[in-house]
Amino acid sequence: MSHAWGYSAENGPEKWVTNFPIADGPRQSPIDIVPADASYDAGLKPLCLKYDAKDCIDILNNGHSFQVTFTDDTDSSTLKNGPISGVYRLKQFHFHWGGSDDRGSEHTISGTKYAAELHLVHWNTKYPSFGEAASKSDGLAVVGVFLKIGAENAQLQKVLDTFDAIKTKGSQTTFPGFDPTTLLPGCLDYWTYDGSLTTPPLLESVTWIVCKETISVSPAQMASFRALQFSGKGEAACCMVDNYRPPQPLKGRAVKASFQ
Ligand code: 1SD
Ligand code: ZN
Repeated sequence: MSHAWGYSAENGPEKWVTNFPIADGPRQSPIDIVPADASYDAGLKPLCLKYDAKDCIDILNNGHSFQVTFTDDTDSSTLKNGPISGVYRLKQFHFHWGGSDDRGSEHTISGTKYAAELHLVHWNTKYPSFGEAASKSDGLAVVGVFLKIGAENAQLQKVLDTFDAIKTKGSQTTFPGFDPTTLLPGCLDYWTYDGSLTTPPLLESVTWIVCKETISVSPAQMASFRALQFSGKGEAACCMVDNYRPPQPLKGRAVKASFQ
């Protein structure tokens, strides 16, 4: 890779292995989830998500996506139970999306792609920080939620309303008081498997929790995602689209379902 990693032909997912050989590792993400191949595990607990809107700080265009960042110095916004043990703290949430409505999710369901995918990133408090947890096999837990084209999503719109202020790479604005619980589907049934970050450094440290139920997004809302830019201020404009990694080989891993 001559430049930093990205999603173009020159620096995209097919090229990541050059600088990040773990790209061909045993537990890479995302994957294609085939519901008929997932085994129901009666031992999987319901997810326990408790988020405090006061922990929400700001929103940033990082040149690959945009992320909403949370203060994580106490246990006030956490994920517990489900497939994990102990307490995981919310660090940030972000999205991946397509250049058109027929693609954009990272995980797929029997080959079906959704228009976008929300990732809520949590780290295991048995480690001292997000940075230390990110390289441990049980360090991170990411909750994934598919966005399906349909009605306008009023909660999501609160996030999209900041986009004028974060159009270009490196731009950031305050975003206080947002409760990410409001983005979750009504039913928290999920599939789970052991995987990785879906972006370099592709660390194999993520317990993935992918929700069965989708949330809605309107075509106009998807258009506003695509008006963000990969490029920085003053650079040639390059729309932020197709910032997803395609499904990776399962390599014998088990996918478990919390529901029958
Ligand atoms: O793509 C994100 C990346 O932006 C960063 O948030 C990373 C955690 O440090 O997680 C990946 S992902 O695996 O959640 N897509
Ligand atoms: Zn992600």
